[in-house]
Amino acid sequence: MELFVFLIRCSFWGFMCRLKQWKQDLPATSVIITFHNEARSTLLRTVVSVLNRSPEHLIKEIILVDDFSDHPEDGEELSKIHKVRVIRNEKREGLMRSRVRGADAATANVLTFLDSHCECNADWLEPLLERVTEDPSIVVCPVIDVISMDNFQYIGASADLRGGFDWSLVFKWEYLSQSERQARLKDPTQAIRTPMIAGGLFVINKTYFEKLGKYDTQMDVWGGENLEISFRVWQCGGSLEIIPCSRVGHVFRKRHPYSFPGGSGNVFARNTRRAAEVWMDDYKQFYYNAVPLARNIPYGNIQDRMELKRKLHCKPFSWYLKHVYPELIIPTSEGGPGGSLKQGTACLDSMGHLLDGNVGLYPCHDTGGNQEWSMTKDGLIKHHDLCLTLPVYAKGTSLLMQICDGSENQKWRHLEGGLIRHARIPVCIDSRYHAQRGVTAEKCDSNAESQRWHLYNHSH
Ligand SMILES: [Mn+2]
Repeated sequence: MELFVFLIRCSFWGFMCRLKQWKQDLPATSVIITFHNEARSTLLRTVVSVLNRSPEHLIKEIILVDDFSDHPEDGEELSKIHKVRVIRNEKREGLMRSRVRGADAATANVLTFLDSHCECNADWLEPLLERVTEDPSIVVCPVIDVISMDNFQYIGASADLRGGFDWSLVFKWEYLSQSERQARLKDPTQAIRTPMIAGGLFVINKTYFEKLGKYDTQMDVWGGENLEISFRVWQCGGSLEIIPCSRVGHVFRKRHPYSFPGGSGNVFARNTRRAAEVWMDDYKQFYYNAVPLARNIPYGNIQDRMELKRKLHCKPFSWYLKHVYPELIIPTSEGGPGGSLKQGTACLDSMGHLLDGNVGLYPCHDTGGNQEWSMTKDGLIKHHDLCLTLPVYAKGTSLLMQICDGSENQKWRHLEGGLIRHARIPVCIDSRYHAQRGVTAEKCDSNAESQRWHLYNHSH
């Protein structure tokens, strides 16, 4: 761990972060950590890292909310530590109600939410506090490094990531676009605007948290709350940022350490559905198309949350899509999720290849999978997270599937007559050599059958 701290400080952005002078008069924060059957040593590690790696005067208190765990003695033991207060629930409440309980008990005007399985890194707190002090409507997260579940090895995460999701509303990390990464080279300490927060780790002004409606306390156990609070912050006038100079390690688990009353899938779908119903307007239909089972999950009453949305004059989801997350592809009759690129009875096929692999042609089976392609409004041809790329500007080049970075080699135009021409040079996607070299880019020829493609959407 100490070695990691050392390495972080030696790296370029670590160096740049060290050059920063944080404001002297930062406010103190209440740290809120909820737990339910967390390993005692893991919980202790979290608490100790907060105390050891934060300036003394910036930690007002650590509020531990014991969500009716099987071991009340863990909390009693921890409450002996300086500044630590423990609140125990009388019954299992789940993450959202527990966090609201912790927030209500907090005495500082800045709230810091952490998971019970974290390790704060050197200088993690100051950059976060500085940013929320500058503007209380900004909700900030650290870069979340990975702590291995098996041996507690600390693995630094890339700072070129932000949080996003697809229409199944499952959180995922996304690479910043090439232009954003370019801009960050000059100053890697700049905040990163993120459409979605990963979950448990963020800092928010307490008054703002309350004004914004805290959490949806009718959500149960865990899941979907990061989606809900992310939509709410953006749509109701705030913003979400990742602060790259702040680093907190988080233990990622392969499965949940505790039971989900009602089954984890149903609880997750119910919570997610509540968020979709309140915040997504008609766009929720795309979620239901992606996760059909969610249509049948009862989601309870959302009147309070709808009222909150009206009261705060929150913007519609279309605004969020346009201004915060324009990269999210809106399914249309022209491609979109579940589409394919056809040439007669054959389809463009990833052939099971992955990153940096080429693509081929294979008889259409119309069940998606390796033949699932979509074309975005800005000309990307996507297979899940990968984009069809012309690696070299020359005819005869095999096309590869690479991480979508918005660069010009990934931009295409679907012309009338079926040709798919590269945006910059006059080459078109061609299947004539697919058996030897995969699908290639060849000189455009409107008479060539091997260049004629039909975008076909399965849901239409
Ligand atoms: Mn966690």
